[in-house]
Amino acid sequence: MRLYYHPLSSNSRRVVLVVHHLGLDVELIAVDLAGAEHKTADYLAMNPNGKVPTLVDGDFELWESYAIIQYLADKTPGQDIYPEDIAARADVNRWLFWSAYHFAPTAGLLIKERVSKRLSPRLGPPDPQEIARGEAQLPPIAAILDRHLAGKRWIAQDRLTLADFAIAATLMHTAAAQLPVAGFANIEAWFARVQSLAAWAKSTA
Ligand SMILES: N[C@@H](CCC(=O)N[C@@H](CS)C(=O)NCC(=O)O)C(=O)O
Repeated sequence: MRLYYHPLSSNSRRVVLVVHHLGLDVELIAVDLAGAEHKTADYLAMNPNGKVPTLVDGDFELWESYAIIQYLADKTPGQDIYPEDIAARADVNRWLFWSAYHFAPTAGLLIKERVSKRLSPRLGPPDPQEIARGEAQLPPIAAILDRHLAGKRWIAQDRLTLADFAIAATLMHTAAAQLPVAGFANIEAWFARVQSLAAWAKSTA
């Protein structure tokens, strides 16, 4: 398998974390986002969104990081991070959708303004209104995760699952994007646990 990714992309990091945790043999191919390689005809033929990550498994091309991590787990015999039981799996899926729809896009407002625009000047200068929007909208969303994590080590099912990797990936930019999550003690303790995993170290650029 091949994974087209970028080392500073949190959507890519989600997949790279799972690749390392599962010990999969996946060739990592860095896409030059600053050079707009993801907007070339060749790349768009694989992924019409012009975004990373994209997984290629034989003649199957798969984009959308959450779909990719589910696919990788399902492909791995004996995997321990995506339950078979339908209610347990729905619990994990609930947090994956929450991440995809609420948490990551809201954190993404700040990541785009404070990280992506620094790395890709073609995106223009930071927009103070977007920064203000991210600063205002992220804390109430983070508070939901923080309350959920009270007394828990992991997000779903009392064990490490795709949900932990998926949501922690977004927080890779906590410092650089100045994500307003300081003070959410349960998130901080849980994120430290994820950061202590071998997969986190192996996936750090
Ligand atoms: N929903 C997509 C989002 C992918 C995405 O937005 N990737 C970013 C990097 S984190 C990207 O490729 N940005 C480049 C661009 O939009 O030009 C996923 O989860 O894979």
